[in-house]
Amino acid sequence: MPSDSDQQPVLVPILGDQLTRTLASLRGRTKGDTVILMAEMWDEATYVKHHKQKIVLIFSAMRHFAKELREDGWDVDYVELIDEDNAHSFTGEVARAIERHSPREVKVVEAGEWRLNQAIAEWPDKFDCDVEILPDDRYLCPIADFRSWAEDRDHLTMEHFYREMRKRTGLLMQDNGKPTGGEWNYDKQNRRPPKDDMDPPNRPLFEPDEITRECIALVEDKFADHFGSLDRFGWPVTRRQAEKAADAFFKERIEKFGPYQDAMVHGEDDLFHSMLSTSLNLGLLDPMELCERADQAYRDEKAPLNSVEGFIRQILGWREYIRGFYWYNMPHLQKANALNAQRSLPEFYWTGETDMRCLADCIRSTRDNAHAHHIQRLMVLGNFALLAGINPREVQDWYLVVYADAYEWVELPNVSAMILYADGGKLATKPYAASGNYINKMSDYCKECTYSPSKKTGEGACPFNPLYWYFMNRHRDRLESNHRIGRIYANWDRMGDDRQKEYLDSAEEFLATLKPSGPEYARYEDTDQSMDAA
Ligand code: FAD
Ligand code: DLZ
Ligand code: SF4
Repeated sequence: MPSDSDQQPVLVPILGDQLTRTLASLRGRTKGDTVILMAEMWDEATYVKHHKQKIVLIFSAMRHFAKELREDGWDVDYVELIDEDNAHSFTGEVARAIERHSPREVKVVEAGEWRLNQAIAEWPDKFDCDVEILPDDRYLCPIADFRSWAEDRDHLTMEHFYREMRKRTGLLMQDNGKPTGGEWNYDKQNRRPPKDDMDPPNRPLFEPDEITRECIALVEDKFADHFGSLDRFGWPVTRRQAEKAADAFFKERIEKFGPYQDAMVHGEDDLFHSMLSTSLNLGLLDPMELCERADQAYRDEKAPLNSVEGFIRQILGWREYIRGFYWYNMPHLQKANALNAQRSLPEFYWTGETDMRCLADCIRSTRDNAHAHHIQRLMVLGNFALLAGINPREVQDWYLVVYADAYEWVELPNVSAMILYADGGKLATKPYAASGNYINKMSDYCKECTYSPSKKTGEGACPFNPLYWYFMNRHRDRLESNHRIGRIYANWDRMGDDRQKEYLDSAEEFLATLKPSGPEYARYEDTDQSMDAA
C-alpha cells in the first residue's frame, strides 16, 4: 500500500534561465509524480528595468518551454504575470504552490544569481516539507572546483584556468596531452581590423509567433517606460530555433569569427559573432555541445583552427571562468570600487545622443537589438566608463538592464572586474584603458566622426585621447608599478608640464559637458573602496 507521502508529488520550480529538459531537478523524475512550477514574477521583471526585448525573450521562452513540457505529458503549474494572486517573488510563488499541491518535497536547482540563492537557502526552514537544492551542472566547471583552483593564487589568470579546462574536457587536445596544432591560444591571428569587402551574412531572425506576440503586447503595456525597442525582436525562443541559429553560425560565420572577433563596423551589428549568448544563458543550448561541435568542425576541415579555438576559448574559458569568479567573489564584488570612481553615468548611455560616433553606434545597437558584441561592450562602452571614472554600481545596472543575455553572474565580473578594474586587478592584470587610436585601428567609426582620433587635445580632439591620460595620471600611484602598463609613464613625463596640463584641461572640459542620467533610469547604492582587501 502506498503511504500518504508517496501520493504527494515532488514540486520542481524552474526559473526563467533554467529552460533545459535535462535540468538536474528533472532528471530521473516521473511525470505522474511531479509538478513543475514556472512563474512570471514581478520581482524578477523589475529588480532592474530590463530592456523590453529581454523580458519578452524570457517570458516567451518560458511559455514555449511550459507548452512543450505539457505536450510531453508533464504537469506544469504556470503562473502568468497578470494572474491576480501573483506573489511577485520566487519564494512567494513556491509558498503558494506548496499550498496548492501539498508536495512531499521541493527539488530546485540553485539559481544563477547570488540574491536568489540567498532566498532559496531559507526554504528548508520556511517550508513544511523536504527541500533539496541541487547544483546547476549545465556549467562545465562546478563552483567548488573553481574555488579550489582559485584558492592560493594571487592572480586568477583566465589562460591558466582555460588550459586546465581544455585538459579536463579533452577539447582541442591531441592524444599525447598537447594542444591541437601545438599552441593553446591563437589570439594573435584574431585581431584583424575590418575590411570593406568582409560581407558578413545576416543572422536568422525568428518571426514572433502568437505566444511571442502576446508577450510583446504584455511588455508594451506593463513595462512601457523600460529602455529599448521591440521592433527588431527576433531572438530564438525555443531549443529548435536556438539550434537553427547555431546551424547558421557553423555554416556561415565561424570561418571568419576568429580573424574579425575584435573588428567593429558602423551599422553592422552582428558581424561574424555567434549571437548565441541569449540561448546559452536561458538553457536552450548546451555549452559542451557547442564546443564539441566547433571541435568537430575543425577536425572535418570545415573551420580554421584560429576560429575554432577562439570560439571554444570564449565558452569553455571565459564563460566558465567568469561564472567561477562571480561565486568566488560574491557578495563583495557588487560594491567593489578600488579606483574610487564616483562620476554619474552620462545620460547619453540611455539616449545615444552624443557626437562620439563609436559610442552612439554601440548604444543604437544596444537599444535596437538588446545586444552589442564583445569588443563594443569592452573597448568602446566599457573603456569610456573606465576612463571617465563612472561609478561601478551605475555601470553595473546599465549593463544588467540593456542586454538580453545579461544575468548578474555574467554581467557583474565583466563590468566590475574586466572593464572597470574595480576589483583592484584580480581578474585583469591591467586596466583595459585605450585612447582613440585603438578604436580607429579596429573600426571604421572615426572616419565620419565629429572628432579626430589623431588630434590629442583641444577642440575637435577625440575625447578618448585626453581622457586616457587623465585616467593614467589619476591612478599613477597604483599603476606605475604594474609591469604591463607602468612603462607608459615615461612617455607622460617626457611631455613636460605644459603639454600635460593641456591634456588634463581638455579632459576636464569634456567631462564638464556630460549630463548625468536621472534617477528614473536604474537603482543606485553606495560602493566600497576596500575590494583590494577582500
Ligand atoms: P560570441 O562573440 O559569438 O562568443 C561566443 C560565446 O562566448 C558567447 O555567446 C558567450 O556565451 C561566451 N563569451 C564570450 N565572452 C564572454 C565573457 N567575457 N563572459 C562570458 N561569456 C563570454 N555576456 C553575457 O552572456 N551576458 C552578459 O551580461 C555580458 N555582459 C558583458 C559585459 C561586458 C562589460 C563585457 C565586456 C562582456 C559581457 N559579456 C556578457 C560577454 C560578451 O560580450 C557576450 O557574451 C557576447 O557579446 C555575446 O554575443 P555572442 O553570443 O555573439 O558572442
Ligand atoms: C530575468 C528574468 C525575468 C525578467 N523574469 C523572470 C520571471 O518572470 N520568472 C523567472 O523565473 N525568471 C525570470 N528571469 C530570470 C531570473 O531573474 C534568473 O533566473 C535569475 O536572475 C537567476 O539567474
Ligand atoms: Fe570614437 Fe574618437 Fe573615433 Fe570619434 S574619433 S569615433 S569618439 S574613437
